[in-house]
Amino acid sequence: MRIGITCYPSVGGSGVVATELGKLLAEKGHTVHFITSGMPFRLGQYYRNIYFHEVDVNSYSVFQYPPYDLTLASRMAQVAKTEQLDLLHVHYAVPHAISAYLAKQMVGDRLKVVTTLHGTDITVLANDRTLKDIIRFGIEHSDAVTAVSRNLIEDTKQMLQVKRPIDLVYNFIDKREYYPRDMCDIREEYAPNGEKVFIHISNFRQVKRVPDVVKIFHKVRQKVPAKLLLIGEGPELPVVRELVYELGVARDVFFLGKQDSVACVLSMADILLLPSGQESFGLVALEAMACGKPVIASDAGGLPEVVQNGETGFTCAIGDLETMAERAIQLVEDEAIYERFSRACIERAYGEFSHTSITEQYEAIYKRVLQTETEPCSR
Ligand code: GMT
Repeated sequence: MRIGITCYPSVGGSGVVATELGKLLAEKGHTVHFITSGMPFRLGQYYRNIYFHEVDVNSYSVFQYPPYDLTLASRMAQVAKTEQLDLLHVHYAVPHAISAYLAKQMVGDRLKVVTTLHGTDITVLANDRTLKDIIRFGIEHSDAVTAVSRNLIEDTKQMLQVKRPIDLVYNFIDKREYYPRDMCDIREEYAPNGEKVFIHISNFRQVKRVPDVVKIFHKVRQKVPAKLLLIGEGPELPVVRELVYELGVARDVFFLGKQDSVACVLSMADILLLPSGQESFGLVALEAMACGKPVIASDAGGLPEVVQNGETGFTCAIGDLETMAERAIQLVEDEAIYERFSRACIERAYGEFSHTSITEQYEAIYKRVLQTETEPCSR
């Protein structure tokens, strides 16, 4: 198949999913064309069967706002024609599904559109009355729509009154990259006296509730010798740094910034903390599980579909820091339970969320839409 992929190229779970999927499809012999505003961050080297088409937005001074959505639609249509694309797979309904709809109008109905919902276009933007109708329009006029958790499907149907079927396709991990690594030497630099190591990885947005991570760690630290690794950067970073000093745990908390090799840093730790206020899937929880690390998470959104409570970690009510800390202590203090959880994590990550199975699920959806006659676009 000849597949166009559009995503936000900057760091983030949706960009990771879109780019890794493109790489896997190319590996299987499909031709993949990334149509994005910049080089996706996981695509920095040569890959066979992969092409890149930059969306270069005009900054003509009369435009009060650069017309990204229109330029994208025009670029999608151009690439679809010159490269004879079969379909566009767009990540996020706004604006990508709308731009794809316009491109389809320009190219003709033979071009199919598959839209993947990653979360915030529903859980945040669907509450915005200025966008709600156009998000629903983008979803209803795609040839297929996928969402990354059952919870997100429910939210989409409920918040936007969408009636069409939505396919569930979970996030995935590539086990050639995500597996437990031997990082003992480096771990010792942070935890020289055999302390337990906790880790949190995110973009430090408010929704991730990183101050909760520090508060949970503070509670755990009172009972168990422990260290905390904080990976990533974002708007909440100054607040978190301040809290670390306020709670007197600065000597036990390490800010490592953005890291490329997530599997390596995860392998240095014992437990991932992910107390998010909203998370449609929580890719980092899956990445941790693939490295054999149980997860203490909130029960927000799709997280309970990823982290099985009492088997691969614990899910607790959002903001219930006491229970999260208790569960964390319980896990690190009992070696037998920890080992059982760790094994279950790897098994589950490599089973339900393996890259081979999820790539096949997307391919099946592509085949289905290519066999289906498109309904007239004017509903
Ligand atoms: O979580 C973020 O801040 C990044 C966001 C994104 O746009 O990449 O992640 C969303 O998509 C990921 C991939 O499907 C999911 O694993 C994340 O749970 C989801 N984030 C939220 O729902 C907050």
